[in-house]
Amino acid sequence: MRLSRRALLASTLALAACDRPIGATAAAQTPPKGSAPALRDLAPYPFGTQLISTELDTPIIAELAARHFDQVNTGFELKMEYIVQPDGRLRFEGGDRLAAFCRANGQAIHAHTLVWYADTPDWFARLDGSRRAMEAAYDGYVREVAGRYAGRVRAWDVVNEPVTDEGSDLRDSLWSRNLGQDGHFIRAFELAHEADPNAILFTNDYNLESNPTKRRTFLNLVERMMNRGVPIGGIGTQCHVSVDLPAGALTTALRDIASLGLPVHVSEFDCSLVPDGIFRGSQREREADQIRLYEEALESYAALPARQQYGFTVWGVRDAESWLRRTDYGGDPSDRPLLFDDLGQPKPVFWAVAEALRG
Ligand code: 9MR
Repeated sequence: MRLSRRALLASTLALAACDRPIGATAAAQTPPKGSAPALRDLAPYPFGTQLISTELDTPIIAELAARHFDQVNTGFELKMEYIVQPDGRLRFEGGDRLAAFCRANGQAIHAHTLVWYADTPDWFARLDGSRRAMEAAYDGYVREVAGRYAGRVRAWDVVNEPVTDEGSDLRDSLWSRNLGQDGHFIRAFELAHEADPNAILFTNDYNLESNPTKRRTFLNLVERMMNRGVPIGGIGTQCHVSVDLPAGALTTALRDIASLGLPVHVSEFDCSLVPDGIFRGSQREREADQIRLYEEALESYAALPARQQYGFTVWGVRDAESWLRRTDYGGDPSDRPLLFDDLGQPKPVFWAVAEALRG
């Protein structure tokens, strides 16, 4: 099966195989008059962004994050790759700085992420093959990190991206090899729940709208865990979509994901202007399609039962900081997937989102 561009981007082996540059000039559009409304005041559910604490050094990012979003997803600093030091000590400066920012601005924290197949610091990797040592280290980590932020975060992504890109299987990883495929999952949820009984515990994955096989495998996993009484409290669908995603795919996926009855988080929404496949639209058509996809996501999210609307998160504030710009991810430096341009000005897609949130 051909892997999608998104799957290639996710792979650490991805060679930069991107489409042609898409040009830096925005289509000429006159923004509506008046100042931009605060999106957090318009949304009937928590409306989030992803942040990294160092971004707060840029005043416009801090301002926009505080004004428009009432939930923050910790993009980097609650991952093992940041927290775990080479000698096994844990550092929390970044997470604590974000937590202080959120407290000052009345924002909830969606903590991301305790366990991730792609995040296996050397300090853990050296325990590969020693089950008991791995259990002790893994348990200790989950307890300490979830416990440290107990009472301060609304939720955790406990296991991130459990399903393969092809979609039929769960991933093999350092964690699954040593603690079992279901085993490492159950263990992390149970320990996180003990450490922070009030946090809503999520699993989270991508391409669920473009790969129905992957969606089925993911939902089967969640259902199996629910049936076993594992304290799973919500489902995250990342929604890193590209401009040529067919209309209707997001709606179908959200309905399907919601069918299990758990709260649903649109957890990492962005829409790349670089097509996933061969898409021959003009720049202006791509921007129009991007707006339509943001609108479809928000409309189909609003159609879910209110008690399942955990929140909708966009993956960053300004285009300039987007991971889709980064060439080390196979991204395109001219991509513009978010609501605010490089200078922090609201783009046409911002106004469309404000309208969609007004309902
Ligand atoms: O956007 C995140 C980037 O800043 C980090 O360097 C990177 C590695 O930690 O992770 C990016 O976020 C990913 C998220 O954690 C999981 N889903 C895919 C996101 C984009 O790669």
